Amino acid sequence: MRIDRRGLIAGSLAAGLTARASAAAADDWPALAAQVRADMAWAWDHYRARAWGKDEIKPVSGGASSFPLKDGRHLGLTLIEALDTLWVMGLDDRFQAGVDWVKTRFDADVDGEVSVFETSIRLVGGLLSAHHACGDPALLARARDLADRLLPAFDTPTGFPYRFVNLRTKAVRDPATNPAEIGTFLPEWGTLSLLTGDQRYRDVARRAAVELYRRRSPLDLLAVKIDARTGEWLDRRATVGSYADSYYEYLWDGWQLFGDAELRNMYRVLTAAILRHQRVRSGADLWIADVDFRTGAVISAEQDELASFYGGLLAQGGDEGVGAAVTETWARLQDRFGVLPEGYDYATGLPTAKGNALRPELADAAFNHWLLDRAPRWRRIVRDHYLAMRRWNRAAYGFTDLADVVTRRQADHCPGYWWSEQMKYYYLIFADTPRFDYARNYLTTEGNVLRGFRPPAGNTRAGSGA
Ligand code: DMJ
Repeated sequence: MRIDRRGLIAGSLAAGLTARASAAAADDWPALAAQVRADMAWAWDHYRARAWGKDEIKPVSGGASSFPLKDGRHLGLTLIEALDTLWVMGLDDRFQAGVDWVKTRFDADVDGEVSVFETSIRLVGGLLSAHHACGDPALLARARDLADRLLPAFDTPTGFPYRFVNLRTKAVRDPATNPAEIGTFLPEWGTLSLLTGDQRYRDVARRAAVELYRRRSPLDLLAVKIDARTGEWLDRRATVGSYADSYYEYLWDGWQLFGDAELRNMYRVLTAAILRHQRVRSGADLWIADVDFRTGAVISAEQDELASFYGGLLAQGGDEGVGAAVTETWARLQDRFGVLPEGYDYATGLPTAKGNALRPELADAAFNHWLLDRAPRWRRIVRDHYLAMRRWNRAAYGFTDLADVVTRRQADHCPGYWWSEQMKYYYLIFADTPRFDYARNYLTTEGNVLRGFRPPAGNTRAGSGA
């Protein structure tokens, strides 16, 4: 089922790609950037008309779904996730309307339970990146208030946060946690500490990351489930996919953003072990397999789509060759399916989970490679990611998940990260915008820019971040 590029481009034309952008065949990057910006404005206007202030629009039916409260109440997730993407695209009126909504309507004082991890990467991070864009102190105040409501979750013997907390009562739940939900805090919370002078945010985030590292196996591997009360492992599977992915990312990022050499060393020790024990060649492909964290034995050939970010991280950490091989492996899978399946078994060559939740990871990886070496192949991977999305995920009121990447059957859901991640990666890699410092920047795991925004000409406000 290999995707041929002429078909992709023709399909994108049919889906409304402008004649100029159809020159994508000729790698017309400015035209693609203009098309991404137009798509963002179009999707935002539908969100504003049909789901303003709701968490997520349903792009097929025009309804809305709630997340992270997940009980029908909303926190404006999409609106907050979209803000810095709107800003970097120069969609200033829309950005300002979103900021005004946050200042007048956003209220985290809700008697309801949220995921500590999701609320931090999406909402705290979204508010901080919007603050970085415009410098409005009200955005920082909202981010701090939200972090204060998440803080009680970290009050455990290990320093690992409980997975859930009630935003008003501070009641916590579920200590059976994982590396991603333990160690994906420091860039946002360290930035909060820098901006507020209150060290508690940085300290809890850093302690959790370090304490997890201390519990690595004799092979220097981490498993995917651990008890926050006792520090006992509850599983033996080591993976770079879901529930672990961004832990590794944030060790490297702690070094990149704050110059924290201990975190860099932790990243290096764990990465060396991953490359030693989890690397599997299969023909031309290079996969990072799931293994037993005590023996190193490969557990399965199943790959999780979220792991496709990992080649970009390897390259950022200095392993450019292996990282490129991993990303190109995933890009070949993209060539085959058009849109990556959520799960794939490299031994059988079959998808194990046929949906795709409008995922950004491969575009994220290619963008990170491109920031390092500017090789055109990375832009082409991102272009194909974008064009496939335009062809198969576009619906009446925005872009939607696919229920099945083989039949292309659409679901009816647009996740918040779509607004913060791939739309930003597409735009930044195709455009050459003066609003972004391509040489010195920092994007969180959710694509939130905490460093690297530049004020538009004649305006000195942006650039107040870390
Ligand atoms: C995003 O919320 C973040 O990138 C997170 O780290 C894991 N992946 C999702 C999107 O797939």
